[in-house]
Amino acid sequence: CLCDSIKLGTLYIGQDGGCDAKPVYKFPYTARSCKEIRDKYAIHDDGLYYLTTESGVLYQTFCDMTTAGALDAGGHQQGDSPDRPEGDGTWSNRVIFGSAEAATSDDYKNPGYYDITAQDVSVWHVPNNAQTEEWANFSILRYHTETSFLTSEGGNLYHLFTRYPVTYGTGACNINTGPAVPIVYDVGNEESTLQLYGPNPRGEVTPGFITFRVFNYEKAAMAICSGVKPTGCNTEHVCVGGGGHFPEGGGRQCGDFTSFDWNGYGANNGWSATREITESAIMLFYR
Ligand code: 3S6
Ligand code: CA
Repeated sequence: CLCDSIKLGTLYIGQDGGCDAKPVYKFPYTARSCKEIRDKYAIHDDGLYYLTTESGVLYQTFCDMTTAGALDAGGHQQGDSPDRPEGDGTWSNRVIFGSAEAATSDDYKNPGYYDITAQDVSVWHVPNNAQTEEWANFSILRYHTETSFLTSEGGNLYHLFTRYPVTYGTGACNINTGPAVPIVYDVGNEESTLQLYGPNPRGEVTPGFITFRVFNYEKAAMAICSGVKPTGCNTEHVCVGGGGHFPEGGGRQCGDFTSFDWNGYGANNGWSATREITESAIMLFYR
């Protein structure tokens, strides 16, 4: 039967009670996390799996079974408007979008973002348009945290960003910074992290951290500084994701890769980041 030939974890149309019975939808397990799939069913392959939320919503995610992490988000576009200081609120709401499979070519956020209780995160910088099977090997930077920092921040990023809203004008640079958590590298190191960003911002960061919710000189809020802890206030060249309003540059900065292109797209010059990091998606996993 078809149902026997497809690996556990794949939603399939199978045959109930033998091959002459009528087709039904079958689902071989329920799990709230990749870790649960790995531990209960002894599955160790990275790839796309289905998870179920507390309320029974089924969704697909990419599981990094090596560290038992579930992908919960990958990049999200937001514009700049003084009338919406909180932007679309994606960091602290339950709105979901995109699909795991397309997470390197479009914005992605799944219910795991708020449903999963985790201790730590891992982060993969995956080149745009890479296929899921290629993500692990193609990543230009991969790291994880080991301090269990999420436990004291409510158990996931949804709760963390509820505590540290990514809202324009609600704090100041270097004063109201959220957690800056040390990282352990899986691909790359402190020096290669620095080299991904522009020459100027390299002098305004300490590598070896992931930092949450920072403000720049103009009080624009950014969600995540991947691989670095800002020490200066032009955080828009190394931090991503954010809310609402970015006063500097009259619309040249936004809530995605806020200002990675200040001195030219992919220019690796002045404040501009490399093409490599500019053309990669940032994948956030819980672990
Ligand atoms: C090293 C040059 C400083 O240049 C300033 O930083 C310049 O006035 C601004 O255009 C620029 C940005 O604020 C960088 O974020
Ligand atoms: Ca600036």
